[in-house]
Amino acid sequence: MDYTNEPDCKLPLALIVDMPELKENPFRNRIVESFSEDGMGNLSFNEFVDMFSVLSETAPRELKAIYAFKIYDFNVDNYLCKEDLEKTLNRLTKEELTPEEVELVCEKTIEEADLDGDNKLSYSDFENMISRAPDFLR
Ligand SMILES: [Ca+2]
Ligand SMILES: [Ca+2]
Repeated sequence: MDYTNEPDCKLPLALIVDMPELKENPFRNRIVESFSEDGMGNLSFNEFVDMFSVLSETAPRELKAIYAFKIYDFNVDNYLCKEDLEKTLNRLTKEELTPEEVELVCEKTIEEADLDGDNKLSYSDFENMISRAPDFLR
């Protein structure tokens, strides 16, 4: 693509989620959206590069955690509530669990990770949760 005449040219969401690196990822739309400044999922070249550096295996764990939190926060209120976790789990398990099982797992997760007792996970609750799960985000 020639960017010289159109420096603001954006890569469209539909094209990005169809790439082999993302195609099989159940969070592909969320991933792309969380790197997109226009909120539509279209990425500038810089955003595109940022996204792949976070997705790469060598990215620092903390950076991956920040973006995982953003990706799981479906309603973008900076907390992971039960509904966010349910959506996350449904995608991770490809909807193999019954709604009751999903609800139970999410309730348990919040119960164990919610340190300040507001019934939702802030980023620091989330950080604490994944620090106890060393295999997470590998
Ligand atoms: Ca949320
Ligand atoms: Ca909390």
